[in-house]
Amino acid sequence: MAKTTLKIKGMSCQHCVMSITNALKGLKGVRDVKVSLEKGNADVSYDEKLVTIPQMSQAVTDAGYTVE
Ligand SMILES: [Cu+2]
Repeated sequence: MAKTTLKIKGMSCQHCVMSITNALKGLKGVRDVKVSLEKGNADVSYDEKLVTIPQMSQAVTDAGYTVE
């Protein structure tokens, strides 16, 4: 199990938080996601054998947000 924090730009409300949470949780290998609107980031616990940080960044980008 690995952990990372993604810096995310473009979140403005709880709907954004839910969209990003669902996008990340939809990836195989992502175990836990905690998105903070205040901090503008997402703490992700994941299995590094199943999913990579670039894949997570892509999922966030596909949901309409920017990963720094
Ligand atoms: Cu929003």
